[in-house]
Amino acid sequence: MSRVFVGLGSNLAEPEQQISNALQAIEAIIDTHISATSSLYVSRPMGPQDQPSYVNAVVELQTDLPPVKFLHCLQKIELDHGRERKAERWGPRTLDLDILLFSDQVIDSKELTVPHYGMKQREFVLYPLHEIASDLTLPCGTKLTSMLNNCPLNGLEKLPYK
Ligand code: PH2
Ligand code: MG
Ligand code: MG
Repeated sequence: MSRVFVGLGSNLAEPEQQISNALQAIEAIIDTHISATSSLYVSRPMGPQDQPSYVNAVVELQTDLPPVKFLHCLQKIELDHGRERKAERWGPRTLDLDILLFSDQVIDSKELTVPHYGMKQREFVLYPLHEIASDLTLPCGTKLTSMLNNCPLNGLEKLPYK
């Protein structure tokens, strides 16, 4: 059993609904159970500014699947939810599911990089992660709290619970 954190993001086609549907789809992955879900947050777009705000969240889950199998399950959910692969880097999307951490594994393959390469700088990852796992330490030894102290909110706002 591995303890995994996944970042969710959407800025198209009713983002809150996208995230909520994605949570159900993740819970339905074989041998996988969500153990904590952060609030939903509204964040400013990172990358091109001519796109809508994002809704982001982070989930903690337990899975018996190996990392690449689990990645393929997430990619299938992205595609099932209307995700189109586009050339534009950091462009708008209906649903993005990123593996942030996979137990204490360090993975650097063509398909998968874990810990997620951008998580240390992104307020829309660090604050939701801190909400559900405040005492987390990365495999490299960096504490989540110290990353958070170096990461301004940049307008990040918690959405009211529905
Ligand atoms: N994801 C992107 C590009 N830009 N900006 C925010 N605020 N949140 C995201 O999840 C995000 C982004 C591509 O994955
Ligand atoms: Mg992403
Ligand atoms: Mg992604």
